[in-house]
Amino acid sequence: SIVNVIGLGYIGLPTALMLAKHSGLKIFGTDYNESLIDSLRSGNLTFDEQGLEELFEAASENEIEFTTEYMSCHTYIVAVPTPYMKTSKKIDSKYVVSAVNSILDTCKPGAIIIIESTISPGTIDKYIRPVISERGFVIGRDVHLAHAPERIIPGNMIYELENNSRTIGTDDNEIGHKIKKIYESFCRADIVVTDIRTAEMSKVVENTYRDINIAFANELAKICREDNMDVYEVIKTANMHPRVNILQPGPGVGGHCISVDPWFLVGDYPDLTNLILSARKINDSMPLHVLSRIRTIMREHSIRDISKIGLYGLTYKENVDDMRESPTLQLLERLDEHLSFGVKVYDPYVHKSHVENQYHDFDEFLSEIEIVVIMVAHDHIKENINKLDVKLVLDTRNICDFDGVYKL
Ligand code: SAJ
Repeated sequence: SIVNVIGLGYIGLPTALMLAKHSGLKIFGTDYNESLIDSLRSGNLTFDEQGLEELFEAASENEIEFTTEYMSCHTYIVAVPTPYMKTSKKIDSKYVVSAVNSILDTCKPGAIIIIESTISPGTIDKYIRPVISERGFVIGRDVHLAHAPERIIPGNMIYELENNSRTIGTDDNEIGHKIKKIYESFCRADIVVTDIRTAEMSKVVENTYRDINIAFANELAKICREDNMDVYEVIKTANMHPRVNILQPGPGVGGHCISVDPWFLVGDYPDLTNLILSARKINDSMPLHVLSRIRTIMREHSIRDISKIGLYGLTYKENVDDMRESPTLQLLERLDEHLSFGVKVYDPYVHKSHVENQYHDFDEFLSEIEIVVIMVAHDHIKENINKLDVKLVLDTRNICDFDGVYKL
């Protein structure tokens, strides 16, 4: 039989390829973006991810096909984007709703619709069930609904697809176990079947937990800066306690998950989310903290020319090419507001961007600047760290240990 994966982005594509390799089912990968489908059909991946290329090259046409059409089948996995609306902080469910509508146009009776996209708790009740009912389908008879949120971390997705445990939320245990069989084809870890509300909530809670933990580390970085203490040493020492596990401070929290999902809770429960909101604010304040550190260096070394500053790293974290919500982009916005244009930028993973003064040659970038701000700890900079010791360095990721390096 057939599984139709809807949405071939960071989650849908690796999942479709894993299913193609392991499930023995025929996989159709659907995306409304024609140029994406053209590119996949001609053998070109649209993003970098460790191990993805091999998986992609190994998949034969008998196992997987890419199309802009929805298939008529019994099983759908929906992995389309779920952005949040910048002002109201609520989820924008239009892509999920439109995918579900298109599925209803073609699905076989009794089809299972599995939503993998992260959704704010309550989305299925509020936005998906009504759409299905209005179309005259009876949920639990004509179609079945499930939420199986993804948990894979960019940079290590293929490994985590196989090794992370998963949650499957359904109305009906039997359907839950059918879905479990599909995921078991490639996932070796526990797969827990629960109800839809629990699956929705626990996914958002996982990312919110991480956001709060990083916010704590960032607040500690600011506290330690006041008295010139080494925050990394403090965290390392505290983490020796068997029940303490503080994450690392950094220039801010980016990406499309951790910096977005907590807003779903804040948006829906504004009176009950003081802690979650504070954490978001602390993490969002980090680019400004980096800016104040840059100003300190400029003052101490009597540097006035902003074009002598180079930001290393445009992506939201190391060894990925994803720039969504990246702290560097936020810092560039702040620099425009507070100083003037002219700061230089380099990232080995970003070949095209709208950012001004982006260099594509690392040595040329270095030769033009006096202060290097390490925003992202790509392996590339770790391998080239010896080229930095003649520069002033602000290391926001704690990867340099030579004398005179400025930290957060
Ligand atoms: N960061 C820090 N300090 C740290 C760890 C991360 O500042 O100690 C920053 C990163 O630099 C980055 C941001 O936080 O800017 C988020 O990066 P991340 O690596 O923590 O997480 P994501 O967004 O790449 O992936 C997360 C994961 N969630 C959890 O670990 C709970 C992943 O498992 C989820 O599948 C993913 O969100 C998602 O799609 O929801």
